[in-house]
Amino acid sequence: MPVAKRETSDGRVIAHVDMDCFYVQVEQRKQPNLRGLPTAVIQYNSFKGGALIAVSYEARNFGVKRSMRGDEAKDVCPQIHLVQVPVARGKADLNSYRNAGSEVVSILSKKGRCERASIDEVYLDLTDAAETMLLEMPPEAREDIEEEVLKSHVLGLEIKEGSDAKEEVRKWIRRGDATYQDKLLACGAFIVANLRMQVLKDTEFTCSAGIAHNKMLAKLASGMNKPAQQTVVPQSSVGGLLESLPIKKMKQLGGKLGSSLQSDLGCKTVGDLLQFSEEKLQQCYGINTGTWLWNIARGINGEEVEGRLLPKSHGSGKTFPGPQALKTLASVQHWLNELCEELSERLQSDLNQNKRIAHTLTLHARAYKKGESDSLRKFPSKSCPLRYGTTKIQEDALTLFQAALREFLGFCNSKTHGNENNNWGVTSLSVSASKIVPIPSGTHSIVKYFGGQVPSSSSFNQPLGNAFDEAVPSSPSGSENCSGLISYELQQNYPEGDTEIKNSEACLHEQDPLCNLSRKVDSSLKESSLESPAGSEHRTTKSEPYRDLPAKDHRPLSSTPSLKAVEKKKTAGNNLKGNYSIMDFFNNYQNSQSSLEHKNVTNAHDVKTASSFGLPSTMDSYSTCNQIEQPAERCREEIDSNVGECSVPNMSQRRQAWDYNIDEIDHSVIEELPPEIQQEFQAWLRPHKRPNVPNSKRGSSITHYFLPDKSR
Ligand code: TTP
Repeated sequence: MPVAKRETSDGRVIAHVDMDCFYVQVEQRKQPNLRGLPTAVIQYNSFKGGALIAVSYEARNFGVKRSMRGDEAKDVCPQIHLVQVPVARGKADLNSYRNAGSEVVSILSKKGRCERASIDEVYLDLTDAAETMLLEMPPEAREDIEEEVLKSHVLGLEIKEGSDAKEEVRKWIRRGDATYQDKLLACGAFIVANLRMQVLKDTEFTCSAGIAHNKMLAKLASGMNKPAQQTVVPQSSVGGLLESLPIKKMKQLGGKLGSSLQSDLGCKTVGDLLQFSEEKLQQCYGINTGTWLWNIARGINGEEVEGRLLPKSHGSGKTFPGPQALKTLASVQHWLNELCEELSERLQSDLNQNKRIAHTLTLHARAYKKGESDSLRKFPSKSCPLRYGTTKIQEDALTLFQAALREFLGFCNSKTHGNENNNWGVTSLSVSASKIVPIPSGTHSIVKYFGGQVPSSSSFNQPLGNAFDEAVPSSPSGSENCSGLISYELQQNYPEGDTEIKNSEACLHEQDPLCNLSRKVDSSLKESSLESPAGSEHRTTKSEPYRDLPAKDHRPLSSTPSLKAVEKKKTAGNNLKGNYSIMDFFNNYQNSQSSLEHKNVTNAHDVKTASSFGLPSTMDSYSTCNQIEQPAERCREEIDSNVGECSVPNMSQRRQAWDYNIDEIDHSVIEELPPEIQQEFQAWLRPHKRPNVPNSKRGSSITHYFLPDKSR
């Protein structure tokens, strides 16, 4: 939910820098022969040529869109080059993109506070640098102004037909009667242009930027002139910008709140909000959202640029659409092992490189139960303290999954039948590690910090035993219609398989302590019938046989309470030199099949553990949550959990209370999660979700997950 924050000063200089068709650029750097050619990056999926996730501007000129599949793209642009996302462990491997993003961040962060907002975008607070520049070399004193600065787009600056746009920009930059704020922005234009040129020189990537007095305006502006251009938003042009900005284009207004503003208040543009008083907006949408709306109508946004270069969490996920749904616990375990192995590697490298440790492991999944509408029951997400070491993470993730599955199925006291399952299917799985904190300064030795134990060797690795005495709360239910772009795996509305319901695999075996716990907990739950209701919309055709697990991994689990880990095992081209215009870079490719004529394409949570969020020591808490989403624009953020809702009275004293502060949700890991989770997550972040809606009535299960911090 957006929180209205008063702007500290309108004299800030904030930039939003967004890489152009980022994955394509990364692939083109690997294969320089693709530069300047229509190119797209496709998902790891062969269905209809794979889903496009990044499209070069050359391909866009032919009408190729991200919403297309590879086959469609070839129809509209037969010469398009489709590059598949790298694959590792049977899933998309985003490491090369992540690393490329880090290269860029290390350059951009040199001039001011830098917030890595996603894999390919950052916010910069350049106020200090701009003030210094203004003192030392004010824009009006500058004779030689770099091309890249002169190519800035200045919103509201009239460029008369026939006049030279660059000359007009030069005049604007050097005008003596400019306000202090505009002078600062002009300095910002210099700084950002130089940073962008440096990024190009060092990484061969182009980026676009918006420069304004706050984050909201900078973000709006960065997408206005792509690729490889920058746009400045003087204070005097804010009104004009918002006046014509369609409501749905504003961040946070793409969903139901935006729809409500359109249908209930008749607002077509953000500027239309100006006619309503703050009180009226508060009356309609609650205090916080009302004030936030009142502010954004005036271009006011006091959000600070957080100094954060590293992600706040790590995640690894995969979707299993349609016939690929995982229908056996063994196949779930196989994929969890893969995901956990990746997660563990990243945690380990974060620990080694950045001396940071993560505290919370969360499992998210999406599943269907035969005969039930998808929307009726969400698969609960589960969290627990994170124990380092691949095997430990794999074991814990599986345990979380089992607990969640029991809850999802509604009961656990039926016998299981080994790997057999006839009534559920998992369509997405992800694991994430959050609550990542630096090892306290002064504790130079990690080993010392961990009390003589090396984290990677299952050090803070207490067995799960204690945890099983803790609550596994009942799963909230709810539905949320989400739509959004696919993050990394094909998402498709395949009909669900029609395997017959026989029994639940909820309890794997009598010895399973979690199962015993769940029995205790679930005794309060009504045992639900697993019979399919008639007329389910998921009744379908027979799904084609799908091998969802390599044969070697189909091993029965019923006799092994603890699980074993599955055992497994710069760039081409010369760096560009000199300080030249970014467009020159593009011009090198003008003879390619497609031209760049259309360059101007217009186109949080702080899990506050009550007392002891120190080192993960005991598995003394499980949390439950439901899943989440993301909008049609992009996917970024962290998933965490709380335990506030756990509902087993006699457990409450022993369980840590994990308060959740929605405003502190980190935005760095969402793209790692299955798209539907991202979608739900994002939807929940939209302001309309909270005001005036009692918890029990909220449709989205995520609201049960990220309960508003009661202390606020
Ligand atoms: P974006 O910044 O949204 O898009 P882009 O960089 O490809 O293109 P533009 O120049 O218009 O900004 O996304 C950054 C990368 O994130 C993109 O290159 C691929 C990846 N991505 C996904 O994997 N799935 C998605 O749904 C989206 C939107 C992006």
